[in-house]
Amino acid sequence: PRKPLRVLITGAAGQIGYALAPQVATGNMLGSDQPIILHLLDVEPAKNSLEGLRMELVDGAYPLLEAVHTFTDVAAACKGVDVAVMVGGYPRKAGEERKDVMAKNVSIYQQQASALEANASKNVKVVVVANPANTNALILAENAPSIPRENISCLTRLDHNRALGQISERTGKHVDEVKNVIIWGNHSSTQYPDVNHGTVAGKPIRQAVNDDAWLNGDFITTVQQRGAAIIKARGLSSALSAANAVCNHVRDWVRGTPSGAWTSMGVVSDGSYGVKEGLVYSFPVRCCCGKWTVVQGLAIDAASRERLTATEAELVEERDLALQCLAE
Ligand code: NAX
Repeated sequence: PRKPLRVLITGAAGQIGYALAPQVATGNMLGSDQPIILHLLDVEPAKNSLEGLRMELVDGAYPLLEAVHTFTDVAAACKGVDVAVMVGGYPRKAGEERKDVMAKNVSIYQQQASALEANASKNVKVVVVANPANTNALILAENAPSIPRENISCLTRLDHNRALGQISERTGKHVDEVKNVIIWGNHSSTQYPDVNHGTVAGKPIRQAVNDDAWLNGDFITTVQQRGAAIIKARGLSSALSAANAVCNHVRDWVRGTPSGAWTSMGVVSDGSYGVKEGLVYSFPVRCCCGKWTVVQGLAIDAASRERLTATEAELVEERDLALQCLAE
């Protein structure tokens, strides 16, 4: 039997935590043959609700779940973890200044970076979900110099899956037949969902859809603003689709992307496609044996280049704000 892997979920008492923990316990993240020990972290005021989640996980009688531990102390929560899913953070509320929100996240991610560095497994894989996801991941990377850069990522898989879903609905083909869309850049409304290299049932997406006006217009804005549309419909932000995307992200990273296909991940830029080195930027990646590599050599047309640069500019702005908060 395989050795159990320890999966940390921060912000576990929240909505995504409630959807994610059971998906990890059923093997959606690491496979149906991989035993799991869950580490659930949240802040002190959420202690009771965290305990409620632990009780429900025990009551789930999941065959793969060896143990569930709850924490309000971040150092203890990080002890020996193999995968860290960072869902906890300080989201921007109406009327708040960007800089104040950034300062709160800088202080949270600084502390969590140190805790991971000191306590997690040496090869811990980190995925940041909490917004601003790319920049929180960058702060984490800056403050955990002994964790390899390539082990720190942020979630753009939900955006990637949203793009697949839109193309599937439009063409009437099963979502499984839609491949190789790309999310470039920031997990924000400046992201660029790019269909220029994708296929539907083996045909180029542009040919299968046969409506460039839609692909260049409403398709892009629908994917960029899907989060807001879910909030409008549900009165709550996406949770089950976010949890599913986290599982997809980690599973592909650990177990590899299917042959002939790639996915999108926010990773520390190595300068590919001219993107400033060191930014956490979403790229098309292939994964094998626990490592990702950026898909190289894709032709970028002028309209796409403009969008890649616009989302990069927003990330530079966020990074500068974060570094300013770090220095203060
Ligand atoms: P909730 O507010 O339901 O849950 C967040 C939880 O984090 C709360 O229980 C809170 O107590 C906890 N928390 C806050 N500070 C903490 C700290 N320092 N340590 C540990 N826990 C802490 O939000 P939820 O709907 O679960 O969303 C969580 C985050 O995901 C938000 O930042 C949200 O913006 C972000 N999202 C990111 C997505 C992505 O694709 N990258 C999509 C979904 C989601 O919107």
